[in-house]
Amino acid sequence: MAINRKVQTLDEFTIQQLRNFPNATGELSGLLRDIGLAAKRVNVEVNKAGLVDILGDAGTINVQGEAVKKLDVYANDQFAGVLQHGISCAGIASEELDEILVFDDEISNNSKYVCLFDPLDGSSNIDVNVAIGTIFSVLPRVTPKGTPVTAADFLQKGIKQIAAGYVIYGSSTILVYATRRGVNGFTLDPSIGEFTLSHPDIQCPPTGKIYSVNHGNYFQYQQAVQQYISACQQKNEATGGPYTQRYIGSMVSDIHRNLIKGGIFMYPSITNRPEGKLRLLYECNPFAFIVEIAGGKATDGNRRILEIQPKAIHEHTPFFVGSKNMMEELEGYLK
Ligand code: AHM
Repeated sequence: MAINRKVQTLDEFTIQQLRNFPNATGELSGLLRDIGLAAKRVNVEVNKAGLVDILGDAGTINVQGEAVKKLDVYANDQFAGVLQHGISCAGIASEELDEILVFDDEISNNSKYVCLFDPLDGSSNIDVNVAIGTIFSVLPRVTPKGTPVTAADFLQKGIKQIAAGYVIYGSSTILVYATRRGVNGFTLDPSIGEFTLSHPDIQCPPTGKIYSVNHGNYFQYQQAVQQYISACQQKNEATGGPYTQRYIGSMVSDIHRNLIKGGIFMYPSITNRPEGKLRLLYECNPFAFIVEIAGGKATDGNRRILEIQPKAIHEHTPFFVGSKNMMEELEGYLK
């Protein structure tokens, strides 16, 4: 009997993908399910952020007598907790943790993957109801199974990522993840509490009309970046300019929009931050992977992001990412 049901949940989708790999263990599907679960819990709390006067400020005791955590700490605890309780992740690195967290138990030591994440990116926007997000990266361990993971498992080039993704807590809550097979987006259906496939096979348009950069830092950018920004603002037959400037200041939302509509996002080095603001391992690498799989490009201005050998868990990098043709135009200025 042919069953005609169009809605596909995240779990159904990842399990269906497994059918293409008869030898797959299902660990990645398990990891993505765990991430989806943590995201749903974080989503509930993010939606309550505006109720802070009622529920209590971070650091205080709420009406139920519970200590109220900052949302980014809460988000970190949720992701760390589900990954530790799951069976697919041997350890984590997080923007909220100074050091890697090794899940040193018998099951975790035999897990294939480590996960790096920014639990709540753009968290300074929480107070003003702007969309914020979670970013994650999945790497295969390089140390032998059966032993606790070490920093070497985390300090790998982005090209080694098995999967990467993000969640936007916005007008709707969307989880997007990429593997080498493609990029797919799932919107949370609150009526059933499940992420359901809403954006299959996302492709980044090769060109677009949006550039996203913090103009307040303009005079701190290197000259070539300033020249490119000026070109974005001018009439340009070749590229269809002038472009539109859109900058939310919440990278997950800015890059998600540009990924869908076509555009370029830049966080260049600035005078007092020559390494830029954004973190290589859990902010730039995941987006570079996603956008490249979708057909776009990502660099630090000189090198492909995914080929940078990381030296430290929290290292920064300048970041340029977006539609292929717009990135190539930028590269012409940076040469
Ligand atoms: P955060 O780690 O404090 O959340 O900062 C990361 C955010 C990104 O989401 C965003 O692109 C960038 O910081 C905005 O920075 P700026 O205000 O300097 O433009």
